[in-house]
Amino acid sequence: MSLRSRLIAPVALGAVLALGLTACGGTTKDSASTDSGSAAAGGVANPNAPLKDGLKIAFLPKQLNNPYTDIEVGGGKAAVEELKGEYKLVGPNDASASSQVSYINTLIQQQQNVIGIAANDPNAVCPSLNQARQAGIKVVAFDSDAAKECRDVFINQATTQGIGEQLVKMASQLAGGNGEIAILSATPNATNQNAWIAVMNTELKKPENAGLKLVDTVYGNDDDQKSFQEAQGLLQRHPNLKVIVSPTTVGIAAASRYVSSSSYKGKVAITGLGTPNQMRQYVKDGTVSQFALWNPADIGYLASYAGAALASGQITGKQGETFKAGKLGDYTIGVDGEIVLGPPTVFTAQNIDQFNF
Ligand code: RAM
Repeated sequence: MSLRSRLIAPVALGAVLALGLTACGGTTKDSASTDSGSAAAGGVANPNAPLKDGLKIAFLPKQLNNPYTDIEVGGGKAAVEELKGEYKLVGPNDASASSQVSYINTLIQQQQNVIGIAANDPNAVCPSLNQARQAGIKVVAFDSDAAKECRDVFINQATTQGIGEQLVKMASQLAGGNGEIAILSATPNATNQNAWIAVMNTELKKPENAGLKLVDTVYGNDDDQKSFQEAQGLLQRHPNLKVIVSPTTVGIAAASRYVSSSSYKGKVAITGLGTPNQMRQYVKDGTVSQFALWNPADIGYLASYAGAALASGQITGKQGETFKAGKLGDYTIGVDGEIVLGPPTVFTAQNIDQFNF
């Protein structure tokens, strides 16, 4: 409990700062994207509308058998309980592109009020999500966005730019500014992974990163075994590899497990995005010296409150609308319906024991 409260203050403050930056840079927003947020809603936001009781809020993460997902939806469930709503969790066991479509169709039949979705593919889910919106269901993308034409808002864990920059910064520090690096991603279609990798590629072209060479990008599909094998393959194919950057909690844990019990330990660094509880042993045994993440529970929590605010008419998804997300405080909708949770935290041997998730 005390750990949670320690995390919340900086996260909420960071969200405000991040949104401020987003708003300043958001001059290119066109009316089409503004309209897309409210196309199915059709109404005008009433910030004073009371939050409705009894809302049916369903979560559809990328996949169910992922500890990261469990934490995310756990936060979503806690918020639904605070909101006196009805929580539901459904989802596939694999994160493949079209695996979520049948679940969306069932949620429409069940007349849910809100669907929270971490999209495995931005477009494959679009027709079903728009059917849901036509039926009056509010769609909150979280973690991994759906195309903006088919959801009302997107809960982004941190700015895409900020995450991509942080990943390159950690890789550069670990490589001493020089040498070969490789990326071990999740699935090839994942919106969030691809957005972060795109920022990384841009960062790597900057003069200050000229010494770093990205030699390979591979996909472990957020499957532990495949991620383990892909890490192994990277090290075999690239004998001079200095750093594996894995922006997925599944990938970074699998790569760390491989390296920790191999002759590469101490020679090849692993970094990326991981949960402190999954990564603790690899930080303690010296395999990993730094990685980053946000509090996944807060993403789910914020998604539930955003869904309730949409379903209650407090917001419609347009830039500039504001709502209160329970204990996390006030949030403002940014460009393209994006709501940013806050900046990522960097975990090292010095601070990892302060976190338990
Ligand atoms: C994995 C998933 C998820 C991502 C985290 C960091 O669990 O790919 O979408 O946000 O890692």
